[in-house]
Amino acid sequence: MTLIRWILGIIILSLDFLTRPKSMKRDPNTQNKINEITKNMSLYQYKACPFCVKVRRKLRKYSLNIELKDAKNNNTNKNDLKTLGGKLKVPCLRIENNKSDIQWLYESKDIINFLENKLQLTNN
Ligand SMILES: N[C@@H](CCC(=O)N[C@@H](CS)C(=O)NCC(=O)O)C(=O)O
Repeated sequence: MTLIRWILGIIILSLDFLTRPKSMKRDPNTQNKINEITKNMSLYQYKACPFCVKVRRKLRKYSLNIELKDAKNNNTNKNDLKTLGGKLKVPCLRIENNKSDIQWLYESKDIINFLENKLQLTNN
């Protein structure tokens, strides 16, 4: 089972690498504004999880600088996701609106929709 999972992981990562989208280019001003918004976000994820790959491809496509947190091998990240986020499931986007308002957004589709709406990405 572990071997099959490992092989699937390699296939997913290879396909992702071979077909990854180009990063969009923005004028520096607009990119800085977007960076300012995304600096308070981080993505809890596993390297070879297909749902995480789907979200990471969007981050690349839209040139979003969002910190990636490995929730598989890093125990602090894993515990944070489980205890603060509510469940050990990836991908999960942590959005820190302010110190006392932190949102943990699960589901790849919801994460992508949130980013596209928040950053008006489809219009850029
Ligand atoms: N519908 C979810 C599926 C996410 C999912 O199944 N993630 C797996 C890793 S590939 C996971 O976190 N499994 C752990 C668990 O469900 O406890 C999405 O699109 O984000």
